[in-house]
Amino acid sequence: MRIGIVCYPTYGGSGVLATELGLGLAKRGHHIHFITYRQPARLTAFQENIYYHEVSANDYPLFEYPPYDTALASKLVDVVRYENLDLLHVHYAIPHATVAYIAKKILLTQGRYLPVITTLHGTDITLVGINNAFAPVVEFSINKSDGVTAVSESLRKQTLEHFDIKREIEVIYNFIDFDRFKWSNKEHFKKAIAPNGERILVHVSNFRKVKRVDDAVRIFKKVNERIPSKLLLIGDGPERHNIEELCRKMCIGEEVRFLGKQDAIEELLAVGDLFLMPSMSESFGLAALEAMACEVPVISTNTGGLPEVNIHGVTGFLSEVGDVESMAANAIRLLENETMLQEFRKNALAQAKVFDIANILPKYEAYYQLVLDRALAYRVEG
Ligand code: GMT
Repeated sequence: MRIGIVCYPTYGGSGVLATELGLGLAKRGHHIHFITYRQPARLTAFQENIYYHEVSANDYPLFEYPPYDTALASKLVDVVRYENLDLLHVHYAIPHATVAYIAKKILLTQGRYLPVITTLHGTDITLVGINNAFAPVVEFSINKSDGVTAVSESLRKQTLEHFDIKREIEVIYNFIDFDRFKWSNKEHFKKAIAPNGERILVHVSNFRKVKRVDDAVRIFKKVNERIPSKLLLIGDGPERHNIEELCRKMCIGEEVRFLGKQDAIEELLAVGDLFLMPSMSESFGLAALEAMACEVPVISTNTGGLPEVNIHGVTGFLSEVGDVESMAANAIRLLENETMLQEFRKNALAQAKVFDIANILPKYEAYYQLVLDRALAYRVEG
């Protein structure tokens, strides 16, 4: 198939997933065209069947805000026509599903029907989407998509609760590539981070408020009072400065390492004993899945899709949002019991295998085919 993928090219989960999906599909012989304003973060090396089309919203002095949506719609029309795309897969409803609808309408005037699939990732529904500033447009654009997928059952339910959705939403989970995310011996890293054999706790996020990184620090503080340990904070974002302040105030600056944005996250996860995800809202929790693939159990909240990924008492523990006491107690319980920790490590890997890219990619392919067949039937019936 010839597929156009529209996504945010940043380090956020939706962009990561969209890029990995495109790379995986290209390996299976599909022609993948990424259409976005910057080269996606994980699209670094040359790969056969991968194409990248940059969208540039011209900086005309009249525009206080560059009209990216208009530029993207024009680019979509251009790429679909000249690259002869079969379908468009847009990730994150805002503004991608809406822009795809505009492109589709333009192409229709040129005698071409372009099937559009929208994948909902989370905050496009749970935080931003339900805001009155966007809600009517989000609802309309979802209903006008030819196919809609959500990355967890929880997100599917929340979408149906918040909006008046007229079409089926297919759940296709986030996935993991085990060629990359797997445990490996990084003893030299471990020695550098924890020279006296301290336990290593890891948190990875984009440091937005929704991630509650301050809770990760508070959990760590309690663990650190009982167990010699270090905390690795990976990623960057708006809360970073506040978190640094908090660590200083709590006098744990020496035990906490801020590593910023890292490309080889799997190498850092490989030295981890526990992964902390105290999020306020999380449609799936791709970062937790990446940790589990590297055999790191997860201490998380029970929000959104997290219970579909992290199994309570098996691959880690789940607590209510904000319940730092409970998350710290669970972390201590695991770290103090080596047999249990080893058991949870094995379980985490086994559960991660459920989301192996090899299992999930065929689901996307089958869904693409279904949508294409439906579009064909629609055209034949007029
Ligand atoms: O979590 C983020 O801040 C990034 C965000 C995004 O939209 O890029 O991630 C969302 O999509 C990921 C991939 O589907 C999910 O694994 C994350 O759980 C989801 N984040 C939230 O729901 C907060």
